[in-house]
Amino acid sequence: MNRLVVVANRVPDPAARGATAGGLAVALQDALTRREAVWFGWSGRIAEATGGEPAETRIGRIAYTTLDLGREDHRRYYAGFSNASLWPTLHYRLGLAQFDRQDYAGYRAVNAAFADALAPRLRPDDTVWVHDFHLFPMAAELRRRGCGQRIGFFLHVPFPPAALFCALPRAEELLADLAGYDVIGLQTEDDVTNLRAALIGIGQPEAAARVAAFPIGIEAEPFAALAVKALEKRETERFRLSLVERALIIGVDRLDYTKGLPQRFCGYGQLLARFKAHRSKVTYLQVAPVSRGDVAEYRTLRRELDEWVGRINGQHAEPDWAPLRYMTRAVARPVLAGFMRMARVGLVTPLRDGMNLVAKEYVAAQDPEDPGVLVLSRFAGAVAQLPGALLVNPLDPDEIAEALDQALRMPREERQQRWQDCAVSVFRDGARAWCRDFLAALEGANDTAAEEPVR
Ligand code: ADQ
Repeated sequence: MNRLVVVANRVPDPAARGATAGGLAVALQDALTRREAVWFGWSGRIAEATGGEPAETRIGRIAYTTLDLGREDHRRYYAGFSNASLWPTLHYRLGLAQFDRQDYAGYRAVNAAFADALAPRLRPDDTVWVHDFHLFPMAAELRRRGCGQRIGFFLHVPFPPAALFCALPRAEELLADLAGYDVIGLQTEDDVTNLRAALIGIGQPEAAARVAAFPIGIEAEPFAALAVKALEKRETERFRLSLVERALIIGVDRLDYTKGLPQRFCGYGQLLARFKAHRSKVTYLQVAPVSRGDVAEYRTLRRELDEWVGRINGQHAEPDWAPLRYMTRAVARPVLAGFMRMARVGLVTPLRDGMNLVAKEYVAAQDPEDPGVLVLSRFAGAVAQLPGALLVNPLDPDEIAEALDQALRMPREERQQRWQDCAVSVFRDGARAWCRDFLAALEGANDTAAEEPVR
């Protein structure tokens, strides 16, 4: 079998296994172990200058090949254009997007440096799979260096309507670069519609025909097993005792403005204010590890959330009850899975989300006999696979409060039915299937791809 080359901003630390492994590493695990593979990208280290000889660590059949980034390049490419321009734009938040020509130049320079290092290492029959918005221009850069391999792209985040995306300076250049890919994968049909329209708008109907939806999933069975096993852990037992039989609501997100956390906290405050029966009967745990502390918006959000927590606990707490427990550090997956299983409600209310794997993990973690209820934003890509969730508009705190009330009072039979409706896709359409479907489309892609949509 030919080699698979995965290109992503971050290459997982080959030493980090299980608990600390990131989402993409878990999703690709299967594909990466079944054939010879290269994982190529940034090392996570900052050097004087970008480039130099890439470092290579081999584990089994996987070669982890990484490049250091210069301080200035990193700042402009990562904190700058990727996180302060593209991230807000792709999440429909044009008002938060900043544009700086030098950031954009840094973004292109890092993509070019990646291509310089990768092109000479590619074999003619390699399959190359590029991930996410940090690397839109990657295929175009590789093509400029004479690479004729099959190159696919998967965007993990949403793609907004064309008019919105095209308001970002240089958007058309980025779109034109997408034409270098053989397959362009997105999370939802809405994303596909949007990107196709944008590509047609710049006169690239052939590229538009190569866009298709590949909704990402999780490996649900191992996660469910983790959740059951977690109940034996001392950490989980201590947490359960600390709840003194109060119903648990759980939220798990990176601390990011797309996740709708202030609105969610406000909605929980409304629950306590409007539906008094739940007072002192419910505890909400929000786990939100800090991310991207080098972007100003994230620091502002953190302060805002600190205020919300103080306000809600100050207003509603009793000497023996803190309604909201909030932590800004990560919790190890095996423990988190147990917390999810214990929770009567999974509260997932992003303002926009490509997919949202936490929603799927919450479903996987439930006890089918006595499952909890998923309260889910209608703007998460995962909505399409989770018909049993209680849907909310995450911008409406009253709607969040009403859904929480409904979830907390829901009879067991209805909870079972709703869980069943969600579990079908969560257990069937896993990460492996996602990976297999994408690679099948990419490796089956041929010259007729221009005439026919991939699937
Ligand atoms: P993220 O924005 O990071 O991912 P999400 O899909 O919800 O969002 O989470 C990714 C993983 O991180 C999940 O496995 C989750 O359990 C873990 N995680 C999140 N918060 C955690 C915490 N507090 N402690 C421990 N683990 C935590 C991007 C896109 C999403 C898309 C994914 C995958 O923004 O829309 O679903 O990529 O394509």
